[in-house]
Amino acid sequence: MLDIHTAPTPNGIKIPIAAEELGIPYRVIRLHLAQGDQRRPEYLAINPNGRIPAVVDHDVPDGPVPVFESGAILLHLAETRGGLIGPGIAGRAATMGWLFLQVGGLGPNFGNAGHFLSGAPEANPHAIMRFQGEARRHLQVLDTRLASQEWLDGHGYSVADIAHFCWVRSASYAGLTLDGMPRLAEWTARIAARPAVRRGLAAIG
Ligand SMILES: N[C@@H](CCC(=O)N[C@@H](CS)C(=O)NCC(=O)O)C(=O)O
Repeated sequence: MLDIHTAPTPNGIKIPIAAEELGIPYRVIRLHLAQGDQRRPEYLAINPNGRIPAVVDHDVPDGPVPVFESGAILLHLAETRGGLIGPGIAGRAATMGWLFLQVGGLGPNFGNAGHFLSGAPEANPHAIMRFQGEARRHLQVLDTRLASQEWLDGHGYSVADIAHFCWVRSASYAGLTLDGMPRLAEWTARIAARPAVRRGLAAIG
């Protein structure tokens, strides 16, 4: 059993989707972020950073194993269950590159763009220009990649696709659209139609 501590946010939906894709038995422990569940001592024991998602994996030899940070969780699941990751050294490296681009690049820029757009956007025009510009640039990197590859890592559908999908489907959060990015729009629709993705999204509400 995989305990998934999460909430229905772009980072939070990644893990139920990956669990569904890999056929991992799991249960969702829903945190209410507005009520501060992510800062309670029992949750900080699993994720000292006080953010969702985090998991406790009961189905591994040295378990139960806690894992936090969505990218680390995705890699942990891919490697322990043997799926959603490119083959061999080159395939693994390709998946990691595209995965880390999401957690270190697209995600934070989307998050910061959304943050400064909410509230009083006129107070922070430079921050919005910077973060929204970087968010748009990352979308364009993905669109360009998908002109020559069916999936981001160039090998197959992977945790890198799942990580990016969970943010790209919410481009409006950063005040952006996929207009003019037809490959990215098609890839987003293709992933959204996968039965496992639908089940993962439904599981978290
Ligand atoms: N780098 C972290 C980011 C996690 C993150 O920022 N999660 C947000 C939801 S998408 C959160 O927990 N927000 C609650 C808060 O800021 O207190 C990851 O990829 O897991």
